[in-house]
Amino acid sequence: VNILKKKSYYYIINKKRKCINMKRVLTGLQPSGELTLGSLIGSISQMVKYQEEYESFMFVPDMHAITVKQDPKLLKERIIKNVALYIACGLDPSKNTIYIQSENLYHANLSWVLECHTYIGEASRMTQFKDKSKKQENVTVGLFTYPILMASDILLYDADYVPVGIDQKQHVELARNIADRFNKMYGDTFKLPEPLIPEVGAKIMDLSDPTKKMSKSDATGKGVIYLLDDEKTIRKKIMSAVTDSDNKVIYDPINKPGISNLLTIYSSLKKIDAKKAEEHFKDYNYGNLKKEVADTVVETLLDIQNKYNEIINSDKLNEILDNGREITEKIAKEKTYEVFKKVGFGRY
Ligand code: AQP
Repeated sequence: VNILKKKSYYYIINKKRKCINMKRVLTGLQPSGELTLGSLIGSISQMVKYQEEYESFMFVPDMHAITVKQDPKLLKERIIKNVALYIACGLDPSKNTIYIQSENLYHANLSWVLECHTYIGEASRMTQFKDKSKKQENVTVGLFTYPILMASDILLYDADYVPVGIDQKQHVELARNIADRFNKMYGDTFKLPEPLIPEVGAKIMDLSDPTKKMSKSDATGKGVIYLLDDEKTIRKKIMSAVTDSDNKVIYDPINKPGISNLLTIYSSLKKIDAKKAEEHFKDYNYGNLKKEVADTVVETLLDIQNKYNEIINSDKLNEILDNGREITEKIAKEKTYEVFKKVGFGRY
């Protein structure tokens, strides 16, 4: 953290990276619950890798979080916690522009224009909406239009790449379609983004039901490892992971989802491929496999938690976020004005 001496430092670094024409990568994790091992493997770790080769934008999509009911006090706390966790997981503020979505009013403004260029039919095909709406009683319009706000988040910044888990690929494709339609109607305006899907860890599954994704807003949290879980809880959840009865460690996500999920978690954290992990565990029984996976997860998360505890109490977080707001406001304003002008609004 000691490289973060002055606000202007981030600004210069970001400008430099932009000047050398790096491709831009952008992503965010909605603060709809505490960040999970799935968030780490499927998203944050990918960004940690990409920050070395791309100009990186990482934000907290707090406006997305209220598509389902939130406690305002908890939401506010979680936003700051998540920024601290991003950094604790390895995101370097000198290589990333880190910002909070709601602090930049252009996201919602552009989203409205994009909604008016999205067809009900294509929005209705979003499988995440179908899945999430089934789990709720009073489904909001916001949950339905969520992917269009996500398109705005991406298109505002001309992102080249959007790292996502497999379940969000469809949303990036929607953003591409909207951008392409807009460009054809009004002339070149938006870059067409591409999803970046990790080879391993694109979908970490719930430990108590390995047929469903590990999600931060899961009702019970029994099969979910949260990044700030203590060691005892982590071990307990992994040792109780649902597997099968044949006691053979084989990577086969269709027929052995529980064992395959444990192998995916292990291989992602160890940065090896799943087949190599399978080979490593070939003579293990399930109990020993779980124990070694638990050791690996504990080691990773305790290290993150130590860094998190340092960062959450530092006064640098506000500085990092002010800097992110300053940079992104300029870019977003320019793009929104261009769009407003093209569609014939006011006196733009
Ligand atoms: N379990 C997961 N495995 C792999 N990737 C995952 N991602 C989330 N969970 C997993 C990826 O993280 C990115 C940010 O997603 P998000 O947090 O904004 O929204 P989400 O996909 O809806 O994640 P959750 O945890 O399931 O949140 P809730 O419970 O609020 O809906 C995405 O690229 C996602 O794929």
